Amino acid sequence: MIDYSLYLVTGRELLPPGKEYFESLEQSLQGGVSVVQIREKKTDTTKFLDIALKSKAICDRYGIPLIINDRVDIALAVEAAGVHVGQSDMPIAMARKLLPENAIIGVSCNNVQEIEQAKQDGADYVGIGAVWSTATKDLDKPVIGVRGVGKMLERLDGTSIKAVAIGGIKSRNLLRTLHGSVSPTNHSLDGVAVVSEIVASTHPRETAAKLRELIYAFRRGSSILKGLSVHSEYSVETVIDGVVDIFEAIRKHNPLVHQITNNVVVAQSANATIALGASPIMATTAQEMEDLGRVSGSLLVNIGTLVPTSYDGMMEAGTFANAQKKPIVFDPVGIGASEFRKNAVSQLLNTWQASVIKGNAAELATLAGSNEVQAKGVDSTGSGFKDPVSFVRNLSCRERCVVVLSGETDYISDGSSVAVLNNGHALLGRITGSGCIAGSCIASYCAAAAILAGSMEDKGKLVVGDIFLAAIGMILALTISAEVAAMREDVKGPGTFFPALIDELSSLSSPTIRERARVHIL
Ligand code: 3NM
Ligand code: MG
Repeated sequence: MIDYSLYLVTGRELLPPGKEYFESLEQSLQGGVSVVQIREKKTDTTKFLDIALKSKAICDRYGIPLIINDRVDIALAVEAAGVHVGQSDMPIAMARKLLPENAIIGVSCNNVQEIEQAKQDGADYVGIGAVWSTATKDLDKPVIGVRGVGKMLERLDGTSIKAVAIGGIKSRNLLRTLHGSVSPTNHSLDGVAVVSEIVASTHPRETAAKLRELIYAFRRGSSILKGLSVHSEYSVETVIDGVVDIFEAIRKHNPLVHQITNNVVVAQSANATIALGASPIMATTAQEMEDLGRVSGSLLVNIGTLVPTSYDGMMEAGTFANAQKKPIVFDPVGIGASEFRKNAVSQLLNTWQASVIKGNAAELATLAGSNEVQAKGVDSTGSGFKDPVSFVRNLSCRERCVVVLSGETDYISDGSSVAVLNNGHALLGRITGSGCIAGSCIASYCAAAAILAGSMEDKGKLVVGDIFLAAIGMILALTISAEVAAMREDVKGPGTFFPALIDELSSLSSPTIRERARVHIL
């Protein structure tokens, strides 16, 4: 049995200046590499054989299996554990015939057809990739992202074929890769294969150890969407207490909330953020995303008036947010309105992992590929889903994040629990951007939830804090403030309602939340 957790593929041309290949290999084994593949694309047979023999001796000392890329003859000569073949290398059946009975054979796969072929051919494992773009190999097939990996893993259900992802995997995107590379049937990776991150390192022992630690921390983590909610069960009491704690933490810590939103609601969102007690920064340019990712507490991405430049900013911002473990709230405004938006959403979600996705019935139906709900422009028409509770729970599992379905009744799920919220007022539907404001303020709540969790939480999570409670908390704050604002004598209609809403958000108190919240937990 091979442990595929951290699969090193060698690449001598990537060694840093002055680093010797065998020294690097041995140090990476000391760091915790669990299986090694020797990959020599341009080396003649004599040299390849020499490298393979010496590598085998080192791997044997550490009890680590050695696999040879492509060359069955070399694998036989050095008594390697097996071979790894590409789609244009020796067919698996032929390699099987030549190799000893218990030899391991792995194959590179880029799509579901190749997975089906690997099943038929009796592969022991598949290398799925390239998951991210990479300079290590000239890729002749598309980069598939984590969603592509998930689709391929689903085809391995019911088989004993192991799977590793490969291509551009680094410590900075490892948790995102593991979190997202899961099929809807919950089939996950057995490991990750890495070339440059380890081989090009001047300290391969430390680099491998860091990768291994992240993999194990991730595996130990909560099974509920990998820790986007903290408890396996919630009661109304724990929800209200938790929501109030986060609400108070926003005012105490004043987190910086980075928002890339549409140009209809920029000012309203920024004002609502300030009213809650957080600080908005409304930056959209790709070039400043790395800096902002370091200082902000969370990120909102809203595609309401998407243009190519803001799309680039969204891609960058989300990637840095994941790398920095910052929560991301995603609002796919009007996703059903055009193919452009649909494609953009699919690319964005295949690149970074959202912590919360918020939408109305039409938007979430489009995202889920359901035609149960019709849309007009960016608004839902009709009443929504027959079974909204199951819908949000399923979408949450599929997107691997908290899902908020907004409407007259709001439904929020962490993939296990569903919160049903019945606060609100009709005037919220008569101003523009109340949904966008909700998304913007969920980001403030997520930032505060992350601060509350602090460094206590484990290293294997993509974000820290109770994101489920953060989403519930914000929807309650907005809908309760709307109720209070609507009761005011100076509110005569939508025009006077909006400033009153900002007033009530800024003077909202914990007792008012406790008094007015109408929450059910299923
Ligand atoms: N195979 P790095 S990508 C060897 O997609 C290899 O099949 C790939 O290197 C595939 O970890 C790749 O440096 C290179 O990105 C991976
Ligand atoms: Mg509502």
